[in-house]
Amino acid sequence: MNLENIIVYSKEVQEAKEKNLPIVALESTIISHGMPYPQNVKMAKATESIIRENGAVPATIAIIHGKIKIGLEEEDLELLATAKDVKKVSRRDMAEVLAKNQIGATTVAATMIAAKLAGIKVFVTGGIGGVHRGFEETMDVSADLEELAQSPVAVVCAGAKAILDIPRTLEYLETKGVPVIGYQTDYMPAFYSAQSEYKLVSRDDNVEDLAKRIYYSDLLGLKAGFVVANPVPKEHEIPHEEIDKIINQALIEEKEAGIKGKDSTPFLLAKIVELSGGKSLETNIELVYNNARLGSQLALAYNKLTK
Ligand code: PSU
Ligand code: MN
Repeated sequence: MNLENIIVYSKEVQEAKEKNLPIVALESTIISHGMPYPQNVKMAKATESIIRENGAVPATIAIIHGKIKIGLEEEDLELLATAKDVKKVSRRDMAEVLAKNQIGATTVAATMIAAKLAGIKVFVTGGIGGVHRGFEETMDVSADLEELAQSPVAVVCAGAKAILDIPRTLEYLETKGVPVIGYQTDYMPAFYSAQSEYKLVSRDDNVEDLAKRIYYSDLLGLKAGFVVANPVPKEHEIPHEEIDKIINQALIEEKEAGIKGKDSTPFLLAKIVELSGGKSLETNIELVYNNARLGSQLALAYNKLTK
């Protein structure tokens, strides 16, 4: 068996590849483990629509019954949104889920690997994983960070959530040579809030400049990806003071429940939705839509630059 046998493109993505149209990758852990049903599937479909409206082709990625699917059908999205036995798949888990014929929702790390294999340069999500708070004790660092160091894919996100240790996450990325670029901002966005107190060293104000960075990074063979940090629109943000209290409470409950490892992020996300009375979910969905708009425009700009 070779790689072509296990990578399956949707018709839409296959055509886009043949015609060299701009393609935007999307992850599936956000569907299966990041949001509740039915908002998750609604979000997944609407995000794809936004990408199409902006002139690019969406490629949601997941592992389904022994294949890495690049571009999903509606029934795949429903399956990922509802099935109870969907595995959360990071780099470590990819080969196992393929070997066991399981259903896998890909994290940022695994989606980057698949995007690289498919030749897709731009990937849209909500937030990346990072260094967890209390890292000194747990050593919990998301595999997303190591992936950003070795897979040349631009990840458009709303920064890193305050459930993480934002300054240590930035330090880690700096060590690994991963540019974190504030899009029209000088400060690292904090997912639910448009701005954190942590200043970034790099900023771009338009997609053409972002596209040029990808171009030069490839030219140099640098291999690392990019974090394009796109703040949630002000009208949808949750102010720091408000969300910080909720996050602290969620972290206490996580500790009490003894949650660790790959279950940590999904637990905290669900807890924050519960404690915020659903408000965090609305913000989460809006910031994904906002990232989808920017990601499509970036894919178009990069496509133009390399044609
Ligand atoms: N942040 C979110 N929603 C998510 C995730 C992160 O706001 O769904 C998911 C992404 O798939 C990310 C993963 O790659 O959590 C990180 O998990 P971990 O910390 O276990 O690496
Ligand atoms: Mn972890």
